[in-house]
Amino acid sequence: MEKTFFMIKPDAVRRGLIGEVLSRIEKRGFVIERLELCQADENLLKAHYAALVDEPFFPDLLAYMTSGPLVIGVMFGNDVIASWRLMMGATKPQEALPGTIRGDFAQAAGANQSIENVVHGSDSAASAKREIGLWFNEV
Ligand code: IDP
Ligand code: MG
Repeated sequence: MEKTFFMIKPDAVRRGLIGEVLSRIEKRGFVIERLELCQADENLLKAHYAALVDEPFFPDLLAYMTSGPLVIGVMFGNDVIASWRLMMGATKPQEALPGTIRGDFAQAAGANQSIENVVHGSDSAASAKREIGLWFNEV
């Protein structure tokens, strides 16, 4: 069964949205296999967002992702990688459709210039495998 890695980002934890996000995952029928509240480490984030480290917004992304605790998890289900991306909605809150998590809960921007968009989900099978290994030391 396909697995994906997800995060409930610090803005969402701060705003009391853990239950709301987990509830949507469960109602959709995906099975949560790993779940942990943690504080992200800068080196881990650099590895996780390796493709973005040279972007001008990367320092803001680091500040956002280390601004408080976040939830990391692994879930599985049919086509969970693509389905979870659809449930999340577009990266930019202003482009995320109503009904998606970002479309319903994400704010346009936070105190800094990062895009505070509530949730993360792996974008491919290769990313899922890599990210699960990175955050949970397993494959
Ligand atoms: P995704 O989270 O929808 O997969 P990515 O392009 O992988 O989007 O970017 C990772 C995260 O980096 C986004 O969720 C968002 O928090 C942040 N981000 C992406 N693009 C920008 C930008 O142009 N400015 C500020 N932050 C950004
Ligand atoms: Mg991404």
